[in-house]
Amino acid sequence: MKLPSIDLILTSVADGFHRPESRSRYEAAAAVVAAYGAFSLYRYIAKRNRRKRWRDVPKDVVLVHAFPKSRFAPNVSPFVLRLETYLRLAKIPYQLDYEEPTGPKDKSPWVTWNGEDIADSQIIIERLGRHYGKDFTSRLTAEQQAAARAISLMVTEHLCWGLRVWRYELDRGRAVMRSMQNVPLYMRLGMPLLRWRIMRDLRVQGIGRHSPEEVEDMVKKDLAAISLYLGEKAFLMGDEPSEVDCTVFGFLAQLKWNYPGSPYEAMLETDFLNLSGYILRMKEKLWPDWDQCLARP
Ligand SMILES: N[C@@H](CCC(=O)N[C@@H](CS)C(=O)NCC(=O)O)C(=O)O
Repeated sequence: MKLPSIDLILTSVADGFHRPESRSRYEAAAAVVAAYGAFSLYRYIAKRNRRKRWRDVPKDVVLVHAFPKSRFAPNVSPFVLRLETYLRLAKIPYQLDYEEPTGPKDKSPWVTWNGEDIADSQIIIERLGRHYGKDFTSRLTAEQQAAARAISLMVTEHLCWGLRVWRYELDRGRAVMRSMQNVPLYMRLGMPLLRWRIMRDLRVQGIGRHSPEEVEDMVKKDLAAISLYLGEKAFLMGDEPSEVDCTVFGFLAQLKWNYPGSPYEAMLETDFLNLSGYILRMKEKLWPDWDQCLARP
């Protein structure tokens, strides 16, 4: 198909604009384009200014970009909580930024570390672990390492989806919005869009096609597996926590504090008491300042 020349297009646009009945429509369109341009410029300048501020973060301090703080646990994102818990376990100093929660992979968390941006909690943990000699998993037996990987992936790639069904489909994002502090306006307005995207992802992943009862059963079986593996041990791999504990804690802490009224909150108190004790143990060991972390900034 032959496209009309750009001159022809511009001439007809100009002609149309000079017709009085079309003018208001063109004016409205111009106003939208101008507003969008001004908004983009504003975002660009704000981003540049944030970058300048981030340069003041001392060398070797990890700047974690995250969703806003939660009132009941330090973060509503299990992946942010996982990463923060690991940084504490590894004694790597970090600071938090709530202004730009999603980064190069459009997900949270991501970090800026010595001028470099790194996205994805797993990749960040592996990278920092190698750099600082804080790869706790490598100190486990080969069998434990295999179990740690299997549990970690069950939690981040299966349990996680089941929990999203409750948070975004059944609860419609209400508990998560209530528990975040100082939620910026754009995020409040953007919640329906985020929900729509997550519901679409749930269907693509497949879990969103099951009934709520079927999903609840799947989540319960994942929790049962973790509970059985933990048994009477203090931490999943023995007396000391390792990366897999940070992952599991990041998710179970959500159930304990950020899933009010869900069947999973109840399960921790009825079916999986050892998990309840485990959550508190992790909190005591790695989050002695938990209450301060909940305080408003
Ligand atoms: N594989 C990623 C997953 C991160 C993730 O899914 N983060 C969620 C928050 S818990 C997110 O950014 N959601 C926003 C979205 O999907 O737009 C990681 O380990 O960091």
